[in-house]
Amino acid sequence: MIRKTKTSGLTAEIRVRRCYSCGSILQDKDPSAAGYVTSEKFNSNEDVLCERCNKLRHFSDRSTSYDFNDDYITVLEAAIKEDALAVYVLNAFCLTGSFLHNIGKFLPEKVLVIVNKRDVLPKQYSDEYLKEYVRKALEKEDIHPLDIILSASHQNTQLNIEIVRDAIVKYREGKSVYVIGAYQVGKSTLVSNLLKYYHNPTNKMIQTIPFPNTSLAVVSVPLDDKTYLYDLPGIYNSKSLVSFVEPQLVKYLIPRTEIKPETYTSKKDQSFLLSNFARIDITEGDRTAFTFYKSNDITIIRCKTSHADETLRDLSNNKDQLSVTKKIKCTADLTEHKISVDGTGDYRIRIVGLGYFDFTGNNQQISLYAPEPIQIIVEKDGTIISE
Ligand SMILES: Nc1nc2c(ncn2[C@@H]2O[C@H](COP(=O)(O)OP(=O)(O)OP(=O)(O)O)[C@@H](O)[C@H]2O)c(=O)[nH]1
Ligand SMILES: [Mg+2]
Repeated sequence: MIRKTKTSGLTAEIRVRRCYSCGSILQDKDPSAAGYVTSEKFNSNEDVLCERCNKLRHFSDRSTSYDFNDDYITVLEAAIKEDALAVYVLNAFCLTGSFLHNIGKFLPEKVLVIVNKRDVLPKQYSDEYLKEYVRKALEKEDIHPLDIILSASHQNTQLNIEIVRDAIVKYREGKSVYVIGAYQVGKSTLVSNLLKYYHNPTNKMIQTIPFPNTSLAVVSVPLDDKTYLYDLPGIYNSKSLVSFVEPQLVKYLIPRTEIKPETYTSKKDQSFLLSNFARIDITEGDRTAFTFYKSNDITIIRCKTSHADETLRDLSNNKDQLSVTKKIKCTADLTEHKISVDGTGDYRIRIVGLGYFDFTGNNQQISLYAPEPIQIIVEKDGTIISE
């Protein structure tokens, strides 16, 4: 767009480039100001969208499947428009189950990540490893958090709540705060813990409201006359066992107290059943120690592979067992994943929503059976080798 300006009697020609959606004057200096584009785009001759509009435009891209619906997108769209802070809460024990697939492009620029429920992991577990794992996983979705804070917001164990509060105050820069995350990661508990430090500066009430233009009920905490903290309902991760089982079983799957790892040795032709949620057969390999990390409510049964299907059927039909799903009657109701251990190394296999198990590789062959939608992740020496 060419704008003509009269200066000191001369007609100067000033070339102004605008975002073709919102009309902001484009600039490549300040990412937080209106009209920002990368230098490359700024110097190109093409019509471009500013970064903010570019993000909004992606909302109409439905080429992949999302775990969240249009209502959630409407909320995040509002967050982007307000330049708000998103507080993205994860569950420390079930990180992979608490990632919201494909959410990256819908998030506002400012994202603070809280890895909650740190108390359910053994104390000796490395916090740095946890943060690094989260950082790497989020990078894949182009999410670059302002900070990653570990927390526990359980009534008996509280960790870093003040640090979370200070980070929110610092990073929100006077704007609203949207607390988002997967189902049951502890968002509302965290928010109610933060309320301990809260003095309502307005005459508005904390209340549950339908978020404008959506059917979502959100808890809305007035921060000042213009801004709010919103606690959003949790999103189901379709690849997590938590979304697959009957709702009354979720309390058994998600650990509430510190998990106690269980170690068993096993060899070729032996199997493990993790309640009736998953079956693990060792089809090749020398004696190996397997350490399981899962909710203390999930029973592990070790048996001969030749008896595994029968044992699974008995378990599924046992009315006294609380943590069994009615959706699985026998191995045929599960999908097989073949895991070939090529050589040696430290292996970790994650069954998303259920937990994980570790062992030292020594050319074992493993058949892992789990419900069809559930994601299985194989890591070797801390790096994901299949997912
Ligand atoms: N051990 C432990 N339990 C927690 C923690 N935070 C929350 N919980 C428990 O986790 C369960 C879910 O907590 P909520 O705060 O309702 O989780 P949410 O993310 O708001 O859940 P939705 O809104 O349903 O998605 C409750 O039983 C909490 O007591 C924590 O840090 N540690
Ligand atoms: Mg909640």
